[in-house]
Formats: sequence, structure tokens, C-alpha cells
Amino acid sequence: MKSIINSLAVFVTFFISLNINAQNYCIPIHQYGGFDNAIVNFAFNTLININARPDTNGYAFYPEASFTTDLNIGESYPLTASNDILAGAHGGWRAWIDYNNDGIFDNSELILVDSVSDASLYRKITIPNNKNFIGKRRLRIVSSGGLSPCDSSDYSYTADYVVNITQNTPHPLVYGMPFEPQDMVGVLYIDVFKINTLVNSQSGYDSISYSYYPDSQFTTSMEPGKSYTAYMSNPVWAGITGTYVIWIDLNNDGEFSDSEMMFTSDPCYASSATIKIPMGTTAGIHRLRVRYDWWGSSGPSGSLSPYGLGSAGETEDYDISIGHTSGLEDIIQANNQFMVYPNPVKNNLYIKTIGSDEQEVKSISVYNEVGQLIHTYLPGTSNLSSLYISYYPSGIYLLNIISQDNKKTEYKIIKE
Ligand SMILES: [Ca+2]
Ligand SMILES: [Ca+2]
Ligand SMILES: [Ca+2]
Repeated sequence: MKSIINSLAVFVTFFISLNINAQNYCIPIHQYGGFDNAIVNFAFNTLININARPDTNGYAFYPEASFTTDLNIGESYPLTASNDILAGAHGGWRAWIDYNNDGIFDNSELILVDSVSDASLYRKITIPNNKNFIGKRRLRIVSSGGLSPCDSSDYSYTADYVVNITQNTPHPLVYGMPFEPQDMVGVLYIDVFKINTLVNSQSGYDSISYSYYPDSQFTTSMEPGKSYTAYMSNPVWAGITGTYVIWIDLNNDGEFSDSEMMFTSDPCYASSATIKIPMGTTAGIHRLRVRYDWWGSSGPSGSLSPYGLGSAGETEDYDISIGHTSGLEDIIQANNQFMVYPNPVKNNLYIKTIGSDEQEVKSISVYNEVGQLIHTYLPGTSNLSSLYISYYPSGIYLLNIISQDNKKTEYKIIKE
């Protein structure tokens, strides 16, 4: 009788596994993993899963239909994760990608190890330049002390995703995400942000306490070597104040480094700042991040990070333009339908429609110097498209832009 039950159990387990995934991945059970240690926020490149309400058994599989992202081999992407309580984590993060797709996460597939006790994680993950890894692959991330991919520690939490490993897929430059504890959303927020001629008033806050305003919405042009005034405020509401920090990605590498921290305030409701754009800053569009946080620099981590979990506050991102005014004018004279900038370009090429909706971009094809098609990019309906072309070899490329009204426009660009 016992052997029949065992056989039945094996059969049922096999059957369930088949239905969950073709690969029979181990599924850890963490008795208390659904509580403080749960991975509530996770972002990897364009995959963003915020305020996930996980299962109480400490394991979640997020299907590809809802959460996935394309990752080129040989490129690096930001990964951010956190639980929901700044001081509550039991420490430690590990993650794997089953690169060889054999259903096992082995040590060579470990993509990050963080043994520091922290509720919040930020890493840039490089996908190995190996064509055998191309395809849909399982990613596993474990928080709070789970040392192996199948570890069933009581207090750990495990989340699985499917990522799509590709080659040379054009994509926008993505920055690491900021998060806020869910019950602190709207407690403190940035209601007004101004810098130079950019004015965003009464912006309020949204459910994830993060907003990205592309330069089709707000932007301003600044020159290297000059200083500009910024101003930021929140409505006086909770009787608590926060710290403002401003970063600008001056070298356009997709990260805000410590040396790119342009301003830090004392705890306050409102603050002015003088921002000096350093000489030698490369011309082009640069990401500016302003973050307002209750604990700010006095929090448990000692300084406010541009990424990961804050204590209560909001983050806003803007695209500002530095020192390429004359180049833009040249392009506008040449064609009054699109702006293509910066040119020469290093990382991100922007195509902005300056004509009517019918003239918005339908497709962009990129050809190399000898006329071979490299990519066709379908940006969707938007008056601003961005192509991440950092991995293109240096040289001259021809851009063939088709607008919604099927008119073709050609541009020559120089990739540095
Ligand atoms: Ca494997
Ligand atoms: Ca706001
Ligand atoms: Ca940077």
C-alpha cells in the first residue's frame, strides 16, 4: 500500500511539474518568507514588478505573459530589488539565470551575491557574450539568506521570472528603479520641480512614487561650465521633512555615480539649489534624477541611494539637454519633421517628431555604410523614440525613418 501511495505521489509531482514548466525547477518552500522578507519590488531592465503581493509560502513564479524583458548578450542591465520595510530584512541576496537551460541553477550561473544585510539591492548585471545563451531563460532571485537556489530556509523568499536573451535588439537606456514602502506612498512627495526653464508644478505623486518625464514633456537646455538654479518643494502635510538629492548622469553610462550627485539638501519641505554643469560634459540628452526621502542621508544605509528602497518619498526623472543647441538647429534647418540627436552619437540616439501626429515615427531602419540593413525598429506611437546603439561599431550609419503617413526621410548619423 505504501509503495502505491509513493508511486502516486511521484506521478502527481511529475504531472504538476510538467504543467508548471517544461524544465523541472526545484521549488523551495519558505515557512515565513511571505512576510517581512518577501521580495515586494523587482526591476530588471524593462521588467518592472512593484508592490507584488506574494504568496505566503515564500515562492512566486511570475509568468512571462506579465513580466519579462529582452537582454542582449554582452550588455549590462540594472537590477533592483527590495522588500517593503527598510530596516526589516534579514540580509543577503542571490540570483541566477539558467543560461544553459538545463533546469538547474549552478554556480557558474550565479549573477549576483550580496551578503550585506540590506532590504534593498542594486546591481548592474552583464549577460555573457555567448550565443548559446540566446533564448527564453529562467531567472531566480532569493532574498534573506537563501544560499542555494533550492534552499528552503524559513525566512528566505524566492521569485522566478522568464527573461528573453537576445542579440543586438535595440532598446532604450534603462536606469535602476527607486522604490518606496507601499504604506508610505504619498506621505512625502515632490510637488514642484524646476531647473533653468524646466517647470513641473503640482505633479503630485502616483501609486509607485516614481515618475519619468521624457523630454517630449519637460526639458531644458544647459551649457557646460554654467550654473543653473533648481527649486523643489512638497506640500506641508505630515509634519515631517525630507532630504532632496539631485543626480545627473553626466557621462551617459546609465548610472548615477557618487560623483554625479549634484546637490543634497538638509531636511526641509522646500529647497533651492545651484547646479553647475561641469566643463567637458558630453553634449546630448542626459538623465536627471531628483529624489526626496524622509530619512535621506540619516537613514540606515547612511546616504540616500538613487536606487532601491527609500523610507518615504518620491523620485522624478527628467531628460535634460546639455550643450548641443547648435547641432539641433542644423538639423531643424535640414528637415522640419524630425529632430535626430545627438549626432555624433555614443549611446542613445533620439528621434523626436516636431511635425503633426501623422508624421510620428512608424519604423526606423538602420543601414551600415555599405548599405546592409542592421535593424528595423518599431517604436510604437510616440513623438519621441530612443535607440540604444552603444554596441554599434564606430562609423557612419544611414537612418531610414518612415512616418505614420508613410513618408520616408533619411538621415546620416555618426556613431562614435
Ligand atoms: Ca543551468
Ligand atoms: Ca511628483
Ligand atoms: Ca553616470
